[in-house]
This record gives sequence, structure tokens and C-alpha cells, in this order.
Amino acid sequence: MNDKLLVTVAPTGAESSKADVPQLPTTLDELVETARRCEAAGAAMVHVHIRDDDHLPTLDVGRLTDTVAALRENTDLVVQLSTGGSVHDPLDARLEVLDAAPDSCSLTMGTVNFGDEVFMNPWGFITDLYQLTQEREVVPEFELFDLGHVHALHRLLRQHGLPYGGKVHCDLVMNVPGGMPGTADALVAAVAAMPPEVTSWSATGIGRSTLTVALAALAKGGHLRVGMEDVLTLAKGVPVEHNEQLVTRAVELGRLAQREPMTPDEARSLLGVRPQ
Ligand code: KMH
Ligand code: ZN
Repeated sequence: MNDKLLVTVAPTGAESSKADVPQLPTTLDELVETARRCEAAGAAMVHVHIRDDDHLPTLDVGRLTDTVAALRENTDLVVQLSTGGSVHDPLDARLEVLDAAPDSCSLTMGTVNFGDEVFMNPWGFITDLYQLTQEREVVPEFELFDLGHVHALHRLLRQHGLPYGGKVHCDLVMNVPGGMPGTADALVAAVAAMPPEVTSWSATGIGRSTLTVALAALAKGGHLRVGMEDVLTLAKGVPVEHNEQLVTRAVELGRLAQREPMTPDEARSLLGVRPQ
């Protein structure tokens, strides 16, 4: 495992509403401002969900393309677009996300209950999306919400080979109601079950599991994803006012573990991202 720490920020997500969380970055200007501040605080990659003029989740390819361009103009961050979207997005629109030519994209390794909803990722969709990432030279980040998703990653790599760039990077998304719990024990089990091809992994704990998961990930030599997609409070009753606070806290935790934050260029080499 690389000694330096990759901090990924997931600033927006698809689940919280602007009305409930006005500080959520939902416009392009807010996203760019957030990305710049998070980069200055130590983030190296941004995991992006975008919103429309009504602040609702959208996978509009024109908007996604403009977003990738704006993030590249204003930051050096590795730009990762979500192909998960919201639980209401159709599978074909989720494949079209790659038309926006990001550096990286999320790729969830199985269907999972998602609160009262279902986040659909049937096997045929996973393999179509994976082959598209290989064709388009986009580096996937395998999102693992459950131990079964780790098992499915073995199958995918066995059947379809390595990703573009030759590196295999995973993100454990823990504590979604329906997925694996956000505990150190679950993290250790998931890491132990990862295929030998995995070259790096990060973890994020949804809601109140955020610190447990971050500390467990650091203890196991993993990387961190943080952001308002995953948690909206710094402590009970203390709302996050800006994603930068979560990045700063992740960097501080990393420094306690003697892990300096990685630069975006170092993240590009860790992940095998295509040179621009
Ligand atoms: N919003 C969730 C349904 C991803 O970005 O790929 C899916 C999600 C995972 O956030
Ligand atoms: Zn996401």
C-alpha cells in the first residue's frame, strides 16, 4: 500500500436536497469553488454528481461535459464522474456518462438495497459499463457496498481482465442501509476478500460511521473518501458548512497516521489515469 494518502472528496451526491441542505454545492460555480478549496486542503480526486437548474440530480451529458471542462480548467484534481447517479436514473443514461470523457468513473459491483429504495446494478450492466471504460480509457473506481460486491469483482476481473491503465482501485462504501455495516470488523473482512489484482482502495462510512470507517481504513493502510455526499455533520448537531472541513479533517487524521496527502499527479499515477 502506498504510504501517501489519497483523499477523495464527494461533495454533492444525489440524495440530499438543496432545500434541506443549502450549503450543498449544486451549481457549477459552487462545485468549482468547492473543488478548488478542497484541492487546497489536500484532496486529489473529486467524485462528481451534478444537479439541474432546480438543484435536482441529472445525468445530462452536456452539463457533465461542461462540468468536467470547468473542473479541469480550475483545478488539477482527478475528475471522477458518478455512473451511479440517483436510484431513479435509468441504466442507459448511466452508461452515457462516459460520453463526458472523465478521468475516472464509479462502477458499483452489484445491486444493493439503498434505504427504502434499490440501487440497481445487474451483472449485464456492470459488464457493459466495464467494457465501455476499457474502450474509452476511463479508469473505474469499483464501489463495494457489500461483501458480495467484493466477490463479484473477482468474477469481473477473471472474465474481462484489468481496467484501462492496469491498476485496480476500489472504494468501500459502508453503512448504507442495505449494505455492509460501517464497522472496523466489516472493513477488515472486505479488505481480506479483495482480489490480489487490487492495487489501492479507499473507504467511506455513511453518516455516523464516518470516523470509525476512516480510522479503520487508515489502520489497514487504505485511502479516504469524505464529503457531503456521505455525511452532513461533523459531530452530533454540528452541520458541515463546507466540504473543505471534511477534507481538512481527513488530512489531519492522515497526518496522525504519518500519511501525507497525495497530490493530484501522484493520484494519477496511483490510479493509472490517462494523460490529458
Ligand atoms: N447515489 C447512489 C444511488 C456512485 O456514485 O456511483 C449511488 C452512488 C454511487 O452514489
Ligand atoms: Zn456517488
